[in-house]
Amino acid sequence: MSNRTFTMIKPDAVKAGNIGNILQMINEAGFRIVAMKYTRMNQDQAGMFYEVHKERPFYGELTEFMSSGPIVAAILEKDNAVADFRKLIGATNPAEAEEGTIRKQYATSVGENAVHGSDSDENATIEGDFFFSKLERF
Ligand code: FUP
Repeated sequence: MSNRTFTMIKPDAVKAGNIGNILQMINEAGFRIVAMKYTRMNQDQAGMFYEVHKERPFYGELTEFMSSGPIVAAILEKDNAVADFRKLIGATNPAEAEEGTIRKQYATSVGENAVHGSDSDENATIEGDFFFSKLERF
């Protein structure tokens, strides 16, 4: 069972003024913040982050969107973090996201879906290491 996951509050949710609301949902769901920063990726960096999707038809659109404005990146801690956080964010497509999930409330489309959540322990580690050094974790 994992106890850490990685998240980003994506540019759409930042622009819409939903950083505070989303952090509140994350806190209320019992996640502890291990690391956090407000930053912006350029398109090359977004390309590296989403390297696994390189061959997918939406890769260009995805990296353009993810570099279109600032994001909040964070490492979160809780028992069963990866699975529980995926449950909290809801389905990739907000039209399919369950009531009470972050994407149901704040996502507008499959592409602009408000938040990222790691899909495995292995990716949680890779993604957290992409943004944070050891000195930035508490
Ligand atoms: P998720 O793990 O729920 O974020 O979803 P995926 O790993 O399947 O997709 C990663 C990101 O690619 C999504 F957040 C949004 C984007 N995406 C699209 O833009 N179009 C698609 O058809 C599927 C995903």
